[in-house]
Amino acid sequence: MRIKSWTDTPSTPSWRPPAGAVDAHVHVFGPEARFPFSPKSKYHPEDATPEMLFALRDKLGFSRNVIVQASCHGTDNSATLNGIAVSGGTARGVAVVAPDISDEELQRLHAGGIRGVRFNFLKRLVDDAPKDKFLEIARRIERLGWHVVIYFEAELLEELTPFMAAIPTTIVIDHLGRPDIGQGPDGKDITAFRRLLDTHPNIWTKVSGAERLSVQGPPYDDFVEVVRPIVENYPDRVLWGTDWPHPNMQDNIPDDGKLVDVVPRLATTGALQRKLLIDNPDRLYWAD
Ligand code: 0GY
Repeated sequence: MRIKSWTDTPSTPSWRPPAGAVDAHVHVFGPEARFPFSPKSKYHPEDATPEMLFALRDKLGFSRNVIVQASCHGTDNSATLNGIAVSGGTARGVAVVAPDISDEELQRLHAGGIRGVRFNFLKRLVDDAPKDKFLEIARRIERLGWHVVIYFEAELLEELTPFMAAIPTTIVIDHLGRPDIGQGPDGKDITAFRRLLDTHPNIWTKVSGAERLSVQGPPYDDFVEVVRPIVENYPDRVLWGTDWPHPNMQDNIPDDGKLVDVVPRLATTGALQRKLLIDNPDRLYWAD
């Protein structure tokens, strides 16, 4: 059965992002008739097209997007590239690539607006995550000025630390490495994550995923309590995104307007909001 993981009736946020703001974690699905899903995909979503994405972006008050290749499209980045191409310069992307990708293909991705690669370690999403091959890819994309995006859950942090230490580029960790937010702001998971940020100045994080990580649910007070200090302590190494169309969410599908209203509670001053939504994504995605 095809999964529909987003609401068609998001509210308009009460808070307006600054002009030029980037929603730095979104996906597109298909349209399947043009861009079929990978046979290895662990889920089969309904189409979530670039046109739907940009209509939502306008409603939420954002100006730009970073489209992250979702696991359902495997290593065929055509749907992501299409999203970037039809954005008229207002989207850039993160690809998922096979270890044997050619230099020509990497150049083609760069010309199509890709500025990073994603390594996914979630067992429910991918069959294997070969660290040695990922490291080879990281070394090759360094030459293009790209960065690496890594998605893992908190219990893998310790095991992955030597791997991350060997990556020569900037690293962005999705959704704070999925800590158990129920542990609170001094909990084991977020403390280990902060130690990682303290010891590796090239590691950034997306302070996103309230809808996945909060135990309490909207308005996500528990998430705000744990994550606001991250924005305040590492203001130059944070990004934020809605995660629309919220892959795999079937219960508690979030209201994207309410997610945007979390942003000014995480980044409580105009200066912090500007770094989070404009200056930091500009450095990774629109440096040229
Ligand atoms: C996310 C989350 C998920 C899925 C994917 O690539 C993907 O399929 O990223 C998830 O199911 O947690 O943030 O994109």
